[in-house]
Amino acid sequence: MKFKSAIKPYQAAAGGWGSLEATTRFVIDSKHALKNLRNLMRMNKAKGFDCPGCAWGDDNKSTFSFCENGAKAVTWEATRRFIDSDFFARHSVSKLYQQSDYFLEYQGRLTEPLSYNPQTDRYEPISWANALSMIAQHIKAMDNPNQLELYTSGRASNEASYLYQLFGRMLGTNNFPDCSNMCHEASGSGLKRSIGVGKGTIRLDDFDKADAIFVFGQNPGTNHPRMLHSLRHAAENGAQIITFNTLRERGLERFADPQKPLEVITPLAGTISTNYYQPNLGGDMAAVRGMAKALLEVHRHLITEGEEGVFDLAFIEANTHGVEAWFTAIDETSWEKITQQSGLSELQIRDAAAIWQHSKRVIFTWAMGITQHKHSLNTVREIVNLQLLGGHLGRPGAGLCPVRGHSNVQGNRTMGIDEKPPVSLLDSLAKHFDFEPPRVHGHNTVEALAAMLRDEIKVLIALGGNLAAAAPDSPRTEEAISRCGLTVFISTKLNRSHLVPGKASLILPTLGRTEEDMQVSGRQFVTVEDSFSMVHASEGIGKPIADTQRSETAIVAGIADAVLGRCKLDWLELADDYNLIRDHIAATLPGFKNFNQRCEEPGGFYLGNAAAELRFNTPSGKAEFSNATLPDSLWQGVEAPFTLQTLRSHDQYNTTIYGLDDRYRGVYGQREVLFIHPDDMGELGLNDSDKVDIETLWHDGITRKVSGFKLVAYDIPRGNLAAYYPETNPLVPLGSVGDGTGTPTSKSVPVKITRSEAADTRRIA
Ligand SMILES: Nc1nc2c(c(=O)[nH]1)N[C@H]1C(S)=C(S)[C@@H](COP(=O)(O)OP(=O)(O)OC[C@H]3O[C@@H](n4cnc5c(=O)[nH]c(N)nc54)[C@H](O)[C@@H]3O)O[C@H]1N2
Ligand SMILES: Nc1nc2c(c(=O)[nH]1)N[C@H]1C(S)=C(S)[C@@H](COP(=O)(O)OP(=O)(O)OC[C@H]3O[C@@H](n4cnc5c(=O)[nH]c(N)nc54)[C@H](O)[C@@H]3O)O[C@H]1N2
Ligand SMILES: [Mo]
Repeated sequence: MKFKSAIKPYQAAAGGWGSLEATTRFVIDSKHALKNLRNLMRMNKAKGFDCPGCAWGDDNKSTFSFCENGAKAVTWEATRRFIDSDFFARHSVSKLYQQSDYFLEYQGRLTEPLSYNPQTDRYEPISWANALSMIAQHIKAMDNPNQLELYTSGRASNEASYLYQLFGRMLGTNNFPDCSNMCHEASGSGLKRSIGVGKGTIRLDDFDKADAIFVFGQNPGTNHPRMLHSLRHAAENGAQIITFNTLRERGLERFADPQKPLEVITPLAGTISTNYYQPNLGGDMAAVRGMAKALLEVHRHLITEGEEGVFDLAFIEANTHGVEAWFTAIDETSWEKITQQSGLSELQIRDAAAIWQHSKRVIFTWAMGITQHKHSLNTVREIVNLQLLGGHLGRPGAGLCPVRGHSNVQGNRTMGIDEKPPVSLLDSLAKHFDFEPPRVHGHNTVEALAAMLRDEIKVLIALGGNLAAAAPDSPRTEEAISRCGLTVFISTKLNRSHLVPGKASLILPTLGRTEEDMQVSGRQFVTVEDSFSMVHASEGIGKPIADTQRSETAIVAGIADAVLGRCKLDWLELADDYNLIRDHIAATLPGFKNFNQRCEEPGGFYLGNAAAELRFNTPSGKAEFSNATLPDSLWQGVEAPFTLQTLRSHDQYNTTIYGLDDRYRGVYGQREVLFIHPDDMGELGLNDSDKVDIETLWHDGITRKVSGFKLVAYDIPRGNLAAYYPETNPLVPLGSVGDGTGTPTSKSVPVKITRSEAADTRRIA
């Protein structure tokens, strides 16, 4: 594959011509173009599979419910390329480790179980039976169940995740680190504390009814392209869209709907954002505090004039607790602090506040720009606070919308993939299955890695994902994984995690979401939950590439059977017929009554959200205002000239790299770039395209550095930088996590930059 390497600004609207062209190019390029197209057309329809891309809901308004990046996700999975044992005979693990993430996944699908042989440094074929008994042997040899870590990535179905958590708990551990720990943990924890439910409160059609939508720290043009359709419809219905994003993102400026051909061919591309604010990285809590301060001033003024204030006092009185303490915190926060920390002017913040004030129905959405900081939990709660002031909860067209990442990450949590499980879940499992689940909390992702580094973990099982590349502080993460006695990776494709094996290691090849899943009782479907708490069926249609691949559900059941036997549960029978798993889910989890029947409902069913009905499962029984102070420093106490955020390009899905272009940001054929304000570049005596080293400033004496990154002048506030993940993961210290969330601070890394001396090297540390 040849790449042209260039930087050129993207002039067109997001989602228009360029998007159509890129979709077709990608589909035609892949080996089975026709099959792929058929897949695409069935995607997200009642009888088809759920898009394995993002967790946005389906609006059923478009002819084809797919977007450019969903198309990439499907064709990437549906490739007919595959890796055979010959490949591993030719390539040692150490040699493969030198290859790029793009190369590894490009080799195609994994088809047979493999076992690592440390003598030859190669993966070799192993039978399923031997692989499962090897896992059982290692787990039975552990001193206690907490020497096992059960990692989950958010593509796993409800059925597979439910069995997985049940297996772990029957064995005796709550060690369920997952991708969510690195992602929306702050949203889950923050919402739970504030309103008693760790999920968003709105439904998809609320977008059509909103007067204003505030989009914080999110790049939907790339990561949730179907959200652009919702924003577009909302804008057509008169909603104002107010964006807070450190970078100028093309997808949030203009958008042409590729499913409306006229718009594609005329320059009538719709404007997305009414107002676009560019706060400092981590500056959103200050910005929201500023909006509240401005509104409080107006409110008090109106009240003294004998007029109605701007807050929904009846709502506050009836449904909330603690507003006075928050008002005190607001009064104690100076405008100077607010403007310095947010990087926005008082005028800008007052303008944004005025839009909120004059909108009857307001939605706030957010993603990683909010959740991957040290003070993310407080930022999420500050966002909730403001919405509570306006009574924007339980009202059509208003509410809170954390936009989830992986397509079933929300469903995983609902199923009990949770290292801090609610007591009600454990009680329910205990009663139904007649066993005593562990009550002590388990490890999140960073805690799991730290435990591995302390040699406390004997076995790691990973249900999907790519822990080695997704987790922070790459050299330490890789070291941690390789210290385990046994690592087991349930995967579709080769990735970096497989190349840092434990002392023993297995790769178990699994079917993807798009593929037909035949079991003893016939063809199976699974279920997933989107960002709007809609649960629906997903049934793969593609023919599996090899009959040696197994479904995730069957693999998990096989492991549980090998380790625990059948005294409590016939695991294999459950894998023969997923309806039986859904019956257990219905019997143990709230909201899933008559689960199997309700799977028939077209478009799925709504799980409900107590907070949206103004029922609050909090200590006070009401929605709780938080009253945190703004952090003293956004650099976590370290004096640094720059803050770096690590983010996604347009051609990647997390650690999966589809290509080397980032079209909307005008970057082509390369990924090792650093976005920087032109004046910052000038001050350092550097120029566009100069190469630099980026080094983390942290207080543990460890050098964290990557080199050879090309500077790209960009519309970004001074002192702020941006570069792609996972190439910059070596810069994020393992110990740098969000307060109360444990999430790596991937969007605020204190760094310095210097002109590169070294030639291009992929990683130094
Ligand atoms: N195609 C594709 N789709 C995906 C993914 C993918 O990799 N590729 N990943 C999936 C997953 S798991 C997730 S979690 C989501 C991620 O979806 P996003 O959260 O959109 O992902 P990021 O690329 O990390 O983008 C963060 C955005 O927030 C902005 N930002 C960063 N820090 C700040 C800040 O402090 N304040 C403000 N106001 N803005 C900030 C950045 O400029 C950027 O626009 O997407 C999901 N969907
Ligand atoms: N620096 C930095 N680090 C980050 C982030 C960041 O913004 N910056 N974002 C964080 C976020 S939001 C997330 S969610 C995590 C993502 O962390 P993960 O979820 O662990 O990573 P992915 O890259 O999504 O996993 C890709 C791998 O999943 C496997 N796979 C794909 N489909 C399937 C399937 O259907 N079944 C199975 N079993 N396996 C499958 C493939 O082998 C593929 O290699 O990364 C986090 N890490
Ligand atoms: Mo994520």
